[in-house]
Amino acid sequence: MWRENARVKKLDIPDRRIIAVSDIHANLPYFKALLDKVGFCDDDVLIIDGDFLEKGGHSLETLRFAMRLCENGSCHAVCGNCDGWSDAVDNEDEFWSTKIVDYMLYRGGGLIWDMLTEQGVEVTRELAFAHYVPMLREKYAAEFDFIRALPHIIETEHCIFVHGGIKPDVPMTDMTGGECMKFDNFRSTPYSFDKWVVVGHWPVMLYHENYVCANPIIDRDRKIISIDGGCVLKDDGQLNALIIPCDGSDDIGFVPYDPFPVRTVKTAQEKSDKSYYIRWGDNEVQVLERGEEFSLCRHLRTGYEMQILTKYLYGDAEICKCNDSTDLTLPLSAGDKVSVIETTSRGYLVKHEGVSGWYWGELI
Ligand SMILES: [Mn+2]
Repeated sequence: MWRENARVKKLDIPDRRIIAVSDIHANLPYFKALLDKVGFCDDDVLIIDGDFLEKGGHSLETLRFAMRLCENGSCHAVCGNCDGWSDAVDNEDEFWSTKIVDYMLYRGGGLIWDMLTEQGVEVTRELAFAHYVPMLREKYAAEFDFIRALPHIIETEHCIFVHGGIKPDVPMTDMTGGECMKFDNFRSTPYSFDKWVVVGHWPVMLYHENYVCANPIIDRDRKIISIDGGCVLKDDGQLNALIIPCDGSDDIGFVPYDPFPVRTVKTAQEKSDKSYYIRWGDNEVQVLERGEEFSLCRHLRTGYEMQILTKYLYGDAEICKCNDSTDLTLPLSAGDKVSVIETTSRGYLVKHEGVSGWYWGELI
C-alpha cells in the first residue's frame, strides 16, 4: 500500500449529498453517533477519508462496519496511513515480524491485535508473529481483501479525497501511496487546487497558534479542506462530517460530533488577553509547582507559563511532556451552550463552537 503508485478511484456521484469523515481511528461509537446526527441514508454518499483504524478501541469492529457500508454501495473509503494492514500478511519480511509485536504492545490494541485476540492468541513480547500469518490470511481473507482494494485517492467531479495530501504539479498516479497517505502538515504547503482537495491526517487544531479549534478548516482560496477533528487523539477531540451539497455548489458545511455533556453558561466572561496552546510535537514542559489537580508549568521552547491539569502530564519528572493544553479563557455570554470536557475545582474546560478553553463561572 505504501510503495506502489497511488491508486485513484473515479466516482460519478450525480445529485447526491456527499458526507466525508476522516480519522475515525477505531472509535465506532463516535462514528455511529455522527452518522445518526447527520441523518446518513441511502440517498447520500459517504466517503471515509482514511485512518478509520488504530489508536481507538474497536479496529476490527470498525473495519467490519465500514465493509458493510461499502457493500451496499453508498460508502467508499480511501486508505490512510493507519489502515494498510494487508501489508502485514502480504510481506513476510523481518520488519513486520519484529516491529509489529512492539507496535501492538505499545498501542495495547489495533487491528492485528483484535484479530489475534478474537482467535484466542494472546499478544505478548514473545509472540512469533510470522507463525500466525497463514492463519490470519485464511480467517480474515475478506477483511484483508477489502483493505488491499482500497484506493489512495477518490476523485469526483468537484472533489479529490485523499488522506494526507497531493501535489498540484505531479500527476496523482505518479505519487506513491505512502506520500498521499502520510503527507504531514499539508496546509503548510503553498499549494492550491482547481478541485476541492479534502484531507484528514493532520488534526486541524495543530494549524492554530494560540487556541484550539477542532472544526474543519475550509480554505476557499486554495480549495483545501482539512477535517481531522482529533477524534481519539485529543482529550477535547471531535469527529467531523463534511457536508457537500447535492448540487455540487460550494455551499459546503459540516456537522461535528463529540459526546461531551452540553450545559449553559450563567454569567458572561471576557476573553483572556493572552493565551497559548501547547500541542503534540512541541509539548515538553518544566513543572514549576506540581499540584494535585493543576501544575504550574513552563513550556520549554517558548518559556510560556501556564497551569496544566496534572493528569495531562506524562509522568512525575520535572521535565516532561503533556497532553495538548490551553489556558485560553473563552469569551462567553450568558445563555451560551458549551460542552464540558473537564470539571475542576477552579472551573470548567469547555468547548464552544469548536474552540476549547476555560470557563470560570457557574453552569446551569
Ligand atoms: Mn493519518
